[in-house]
Amino acid sequence: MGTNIYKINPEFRDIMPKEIIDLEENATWSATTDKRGIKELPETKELLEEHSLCAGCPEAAALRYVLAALPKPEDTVIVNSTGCTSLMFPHIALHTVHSLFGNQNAVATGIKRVLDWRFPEIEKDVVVLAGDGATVDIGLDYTLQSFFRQENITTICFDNEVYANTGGQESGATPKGQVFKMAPTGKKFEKVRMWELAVTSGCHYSMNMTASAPKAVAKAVREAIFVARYLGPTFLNIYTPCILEIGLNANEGLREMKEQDKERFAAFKFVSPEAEELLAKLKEEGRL
Ligand SMILES: Cc1ncc(C[n+]2csc(CCOP(=O)(O)OP(=O)(O)O)c2C)c(N)n1
Ligand code: SF4
Ligand SMILES: [Mg+2]
Repeated sequence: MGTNIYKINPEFRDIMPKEIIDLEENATWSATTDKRGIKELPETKELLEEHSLCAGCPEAAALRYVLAALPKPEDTVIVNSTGCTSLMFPHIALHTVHSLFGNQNAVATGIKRVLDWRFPEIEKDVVVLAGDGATVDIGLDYTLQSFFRQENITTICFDNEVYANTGGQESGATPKGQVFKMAPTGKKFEKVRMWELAVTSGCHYSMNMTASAPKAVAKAVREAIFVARYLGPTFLNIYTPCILEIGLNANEGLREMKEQDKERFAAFKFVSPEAEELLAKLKEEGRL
């Protein structure tokens, strides 16, 4: 069960909020290995039952899809960075590490290498999950260097095209012309096409998509993690609009993502020939 993944240190138990104790006591995600997936979302506590993001924030829904898709949640470490994404991690019962803003791919590299050295007999997955400010802007060097070094990690960027958590500054992922509260003159150059940069920088698998379709996100996450585990770096850019900064209501995030499926976030998918071969083999073995 979930306590194997998530166990509260007895010394701190008396000061833990009741939600955290509840998460440990009633977690069900790892109780079984055959009942895992998107379908279990409504009844699995570890998959973000509650969160402190804005109501209707697509980042929260997207994180649920990512978590539900992990092939081995009990052997996965998620490395996060500061931003709205980081507000969700205290609410999930899986191994997560909060790294200094922008450093996430360097931190993930260290964790992955040490895990492989310490547990050579166990397959451990390391997944970076951070915003566009952390991934494509302040942390861009660290992101790319981990691709260049061919680290066995998956990088997932929750691209809301803005530094949301600090009130609306532009990032490299902001589209040209976009005005935000703290970027009043408008972005002067085009959005960095990170999913293409990932390919030229050595990723074996790279996708650009929105979080409008849970099954599509889950499929991409599983494939990317398997490719990272056996071949090398993989990248997913997932559009999760900041409804607050673009002036949408809580119930309008899904519509925005569906519209963008046909426009700026029309799907892009790159799979290297080695990765194609690997995925075909995993499919044949029933692991995908
Ligand atoms: C080293 C460091 N630099 C800057 C910050 C300030 N900071 C906190 S959150 C944030 C913006 C995060 O933007 P993004 O990565 O796009 O995530 P989002 O909030 O949009 O999900 C920044 C700049 C920080 N916490 N630490
Ligand atoms: S500010 Fe934007 S990204 Fe952050 S929680 Fe609110 S809607 Fe989501
Ligand atoms: Mg952002």
